[in-house]
Amino acid sequence: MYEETTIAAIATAPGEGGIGIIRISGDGAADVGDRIFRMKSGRSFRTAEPQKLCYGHVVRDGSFVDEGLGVYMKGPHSYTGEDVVEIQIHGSGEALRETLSLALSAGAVLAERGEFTKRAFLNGRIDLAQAEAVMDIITARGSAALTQAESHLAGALSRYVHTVRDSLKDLITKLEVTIDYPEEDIEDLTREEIQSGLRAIREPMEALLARSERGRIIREGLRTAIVGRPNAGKSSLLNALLQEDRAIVTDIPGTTRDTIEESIRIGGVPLVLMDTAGLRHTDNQVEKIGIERARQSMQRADLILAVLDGSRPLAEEDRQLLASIRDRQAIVILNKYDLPQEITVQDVQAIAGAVPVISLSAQYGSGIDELEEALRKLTEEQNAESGRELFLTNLRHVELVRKALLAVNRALSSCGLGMPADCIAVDLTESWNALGEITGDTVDDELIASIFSNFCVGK
Ligand SMILES: Nc1nc2c(ncn2[C@@H]2O[C@H](COP(=O)(O)OP(=O)(O)OP(=O)(O)O)[C@@H](O)[C@H]2O)c(=O)[nH]1
Ligand SMILES: [Mg+2]
Repeated sequence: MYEETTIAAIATAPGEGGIGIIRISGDGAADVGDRIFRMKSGRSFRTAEPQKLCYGHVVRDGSFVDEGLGVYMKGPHSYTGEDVVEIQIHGSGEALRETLSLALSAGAVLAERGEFTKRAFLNGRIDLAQAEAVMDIITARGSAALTQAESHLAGALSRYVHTVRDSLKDLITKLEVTIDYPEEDIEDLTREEIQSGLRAIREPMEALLARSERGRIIREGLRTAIVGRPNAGKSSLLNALLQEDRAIVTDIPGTTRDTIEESIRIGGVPLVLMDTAGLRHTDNQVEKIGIERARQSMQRADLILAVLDGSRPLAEEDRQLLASIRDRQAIVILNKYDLPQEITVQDVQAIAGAVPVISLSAQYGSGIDELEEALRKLTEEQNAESGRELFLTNLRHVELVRKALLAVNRALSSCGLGMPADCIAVDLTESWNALGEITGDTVDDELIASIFSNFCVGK
């Protein structure tokens, strides 16, 4: 077992709620539980049937604190793999703090951030990638992120890593036979076998990395920049999508100066909407900075909503904007559809190519449904894929797979150049180690501590 101590923490979120849970884990969990919780049945956690909820009272020196349910989970059949007691009481901050302080007086120590999950990892219940998935489930924004995190927790990423590491190990073993007889060159057959083995590893690894950008979108949301000339109605559109008066709207061109960022949920992936300063030439220092930020937002965006005032003929800035979105994922909005229109879909597509064009009135709300539908389709595509394929949603994992791939590529070229076996084996071992860091098979204590310190208390 990992530690001698018994830890305790409030496992539910701060604030008022229907139910709040105190979690206790370690060899002394049942004893600590018995000191603070009296079961109506008169039994104790030690003798109670495991995994069964028992009604009772939290008590301080024999007097009543709150009523609730307690459950005992005997290790290794628990989240941490240790003996665990969980006590559910009312979700009152006061009652929960009181119960936690009782548990601490009864011999438990306060759990560090992520310590329950860290114990689950150190006790071999889950690997590091799965432990990280637990946190990803808790922080998931959108169903696509949740789907991926759940599949990582179920071991999808770990299985991939194990398969590749097993193949690498086989190849290393083959090379080692040659290393033991250094006077002999690697046989042609072995060399070919190693090359084809490495190619078989490389392709799916490259595909996985190529999808990592999508993984970021699943995790963080689709960065969506609302751009266009001053007064086109960008802030009005943001407000219409958010259904609140978030951004200032006036008829003075150049109202929005700083970029405003807000998230909305449409479909499976959140949209991070960025309302930006209107694009035009200006000598105003503040507005200039705002426009520079607008350009940066546009560059970083996954999706561009290019807003045009449909009631006015295309201006030079509109043309420039439309030309700049040719190779980007974009939707063009012809706003102010409630007024007579001066711009047609053909005008837009002649410059921007086959981009979707939606006419709407941000001020009066007509056509917003159609835009929402288009956005939902876009995010649902991400969502559907997230259920079918493995994505790397964690930057740490992306870096490690990248490192592993580089080493595989080095090994492949060494093979081609007829380098000695030990040279190739060094690269394969590096790749094997890098992948092992994902699952925590090869990882140092410091890294483990830093990963779990990002967890929430009580998990
Ligand atoms: N008739 C009509 N007016 C609109 C519509 N949408 C916005 N407006 C008006 O257009 C003006 C500018 O709207 P904003 O939303 O502030 O435009 P913006 O693109 O954010 O402008 P800047 O922040 O200056 O770049 C305001 O007077 C709005 O009321 C619309 O659909 N129809
Ligand atoms: Mg604005």
